[in-house]
Amino acid sequence: KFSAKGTETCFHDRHINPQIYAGLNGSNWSLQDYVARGGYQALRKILGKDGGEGLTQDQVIATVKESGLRGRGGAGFPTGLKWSFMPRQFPGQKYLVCNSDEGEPGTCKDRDILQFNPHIVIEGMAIAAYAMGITVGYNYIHGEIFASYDRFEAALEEARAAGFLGDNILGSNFSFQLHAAHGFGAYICGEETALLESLEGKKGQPRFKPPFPASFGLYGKPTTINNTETFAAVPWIIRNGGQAYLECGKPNNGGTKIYSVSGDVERPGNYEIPMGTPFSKLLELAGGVRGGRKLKAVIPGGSSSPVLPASIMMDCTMDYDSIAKAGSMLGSGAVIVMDETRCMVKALQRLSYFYMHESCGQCTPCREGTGWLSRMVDRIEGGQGRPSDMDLLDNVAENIQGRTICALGDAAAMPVRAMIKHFRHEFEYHVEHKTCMVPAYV
Ligand code: L3W
Ligand code: SF4
Repeated sequence: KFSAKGTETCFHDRHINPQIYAGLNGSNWSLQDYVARGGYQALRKILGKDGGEGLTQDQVIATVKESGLRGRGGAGFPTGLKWSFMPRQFPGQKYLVCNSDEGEPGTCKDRDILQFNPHIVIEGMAIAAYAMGITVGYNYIHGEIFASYDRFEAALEEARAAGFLGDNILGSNFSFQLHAAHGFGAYICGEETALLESLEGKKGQPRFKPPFPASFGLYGKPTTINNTETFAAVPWIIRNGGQAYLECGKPNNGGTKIYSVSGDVERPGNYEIPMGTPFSKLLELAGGVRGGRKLKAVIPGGSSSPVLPASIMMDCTMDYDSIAKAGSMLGSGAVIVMDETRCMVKALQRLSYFYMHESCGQCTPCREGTGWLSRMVDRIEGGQGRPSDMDLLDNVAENIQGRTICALGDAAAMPVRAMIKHFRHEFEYHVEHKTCMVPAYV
């Protein structure tokens, strides 16, 4: 089945590594290695421990705003703006949370960051905590990822022992306690409010938003949640300046981004490249389409993002704006490549099963609708489809979209609608001939 386990095609030697992955070889994750690469210099800089005056909270937030960094978990929300939502003078406890509950089919970047460069996340979180005046943080790590969890725990121990975490960090008056929390492997716990519920020890079901976590988060307190890769970008930004990061990418799409390239390519894996890089270049880095076949379609941002045919995808650059303009989403940056031998009905069957399986069941359109979608696609794939099924599929998906508590409903609906829009002829062929059209033209 297409589940979190389906993201195992994760190879560690494919990075081109401008920033987050720079110089990593799998065995140089430790504090000593990280410091040798310039690690914790950004934290030292803001605390005034490198001979400078240090940075104020406002200066750190302004630098992150200037960088154009946008949330790397899927929504692309501007990070500096999110940090500015945190009420600075709030009298009670405030929390910082890292969302490492990576479960989006196709996505396998955050586990690599935690395993190969855990201190970059710790440093990024410490800087964020300083900027927002937060003293307690958690990193919620996907329950099926054990090696990354163990590695992050080991790095936390090192950071505490070296004075980069805990009370009075590096002799300053800034204190930050950071803990790791292991999830339970449910995709829905990657949704930020379900994650908070789970962290509180409850069933991982999304809350209504608003209120957003910025005002009502963990234990009902103001909370800032960012993705692992987002935090990992922060130390470089502080060391080199917001403008330098922005210039790595393109306007409104600052910096670099890690893409998890999977599917029909010669060299699947994680690639960190500047925002705005042509898709054709990323495909080339991944060795091109496997076996010299023709590219048929690409899911550009994880399974929640609408599929795009090759003709549209080849004109895109890899950034939020270009992919959105083409009718899809950059999402978490999981690029699923499908060649001419792939049956789109089969692909949708696996996706639809995933969303039915992962729906938390809290709201009717998602709980019932994902089941309907899955069963209808099963029917078409199995040769029992009816001519009216394509319109019915689109209609059911339309009735889910925008009518649910969280984005999982949309994530289940959008891929269906995109498949029908771009590959309707394949679905029609299945219905008419009770078999797949792919062997007919390959
Ligand atoms: C305060 C406001 N805060 C928005 C905050 C909000 C959140 C962030 C973005 O979905 C997408 C989804 C998946 N005051 C605010 C505010 N915020 N307005 O900004 O919010 P939102 O609602 O746009 O997005 P989201 O609910 O975080 C995330 C898509 O990502 N996705 C999922 C990937 C899954 C993984 C994984 O497995 N870990 O990454 C992929 O495409 O479908 O559309 O923090 O609180 N007025
Ligand atoms: Fe749960 Fe689906 Fe509703 Fe989200 S949309 S709250 S996953 S039932």
